[in-house]
Amino acid sequence: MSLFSVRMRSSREEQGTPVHISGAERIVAETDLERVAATFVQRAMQHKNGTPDFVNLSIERVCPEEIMSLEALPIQTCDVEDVEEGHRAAHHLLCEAGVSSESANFAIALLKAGPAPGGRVMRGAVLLDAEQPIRMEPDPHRGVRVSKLDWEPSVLESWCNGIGHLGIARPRVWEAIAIASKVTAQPEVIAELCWSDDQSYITGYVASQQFGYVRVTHLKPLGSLIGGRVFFIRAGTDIQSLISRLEKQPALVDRLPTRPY
Ligand code: WAQ
Ligand code: MG
Ligand code: MG
Ligand code: MG
Repeated sequence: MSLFSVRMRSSREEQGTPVHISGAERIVAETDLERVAATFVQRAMQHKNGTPDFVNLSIERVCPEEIMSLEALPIQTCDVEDVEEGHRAAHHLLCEAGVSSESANFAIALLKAGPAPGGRVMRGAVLLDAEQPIRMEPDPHRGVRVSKLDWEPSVLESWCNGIGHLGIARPRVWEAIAIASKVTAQPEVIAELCWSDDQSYITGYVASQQFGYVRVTHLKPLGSLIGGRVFFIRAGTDIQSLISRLEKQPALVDRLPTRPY
């Protein structure tokens, strides 16, 4: 059976600069290509943050031997009252995972302000040195987009059945878990911080191999169009090698966590 990576990104030009609206990535069987491509076009055109004037859809064959096997990170939820408490919780989790207080604070301030120049959102993630608050991604407008990833369909089905009672068996959550599982599986990455750029979604997370995927229920104000991702990396990391794996190595979540949810 042939597998294909399908990727979508959409943007809208504002004052001469293309501003990211949405993106998505999957790995699917050839027989599912048309259906998934259609859902991506729909996703791009009907995004709540705006109508794009540019949509890029790309389809590439994936070599099955190259696929990296991923274990889904286990989930926990940290319930907080407001954004301030959420940021304190995220800061605490990041420090526990081995990020310096300075880098954690820098990352939170960056996602609050908009990580791209001019306070805009990025298509991909910021790479931040985990010790000192120094950005390492080559293009701070674009960032690093984790691509070529998905869940193995039967494993996703078991995962959905397993966490059904929590009410979070939704694409937004499983897509984020796939990203966090691929990102934290890289030996150079200590942790990830994320919150959405979708104006109606305020729950974000801190992920690490140590704690798994920890949802923090309030990380930004409702109505804000600003969000993003920060990957905290060890000092001395070979940036190009890490980026190449994050962007190009196909990966499938094909195992459930051995620890409880
Ligand atoms: N690789 C790198 N960065 C990405 C990727 C990717 N594949 N996808 C999104 N980003 C960055 C980009 O800068 C976006 O602006 C930002 O992350 C937010 O993306 O309840 O919905 O897709 O457990 O808006 C997390 C909590 C939801 C879910 C995250 O992010 C839950 C979310 P969004
Ligand atoms: Mg997304
Ligand atoms: Mg790691
Ligand atoms: Mg979004």
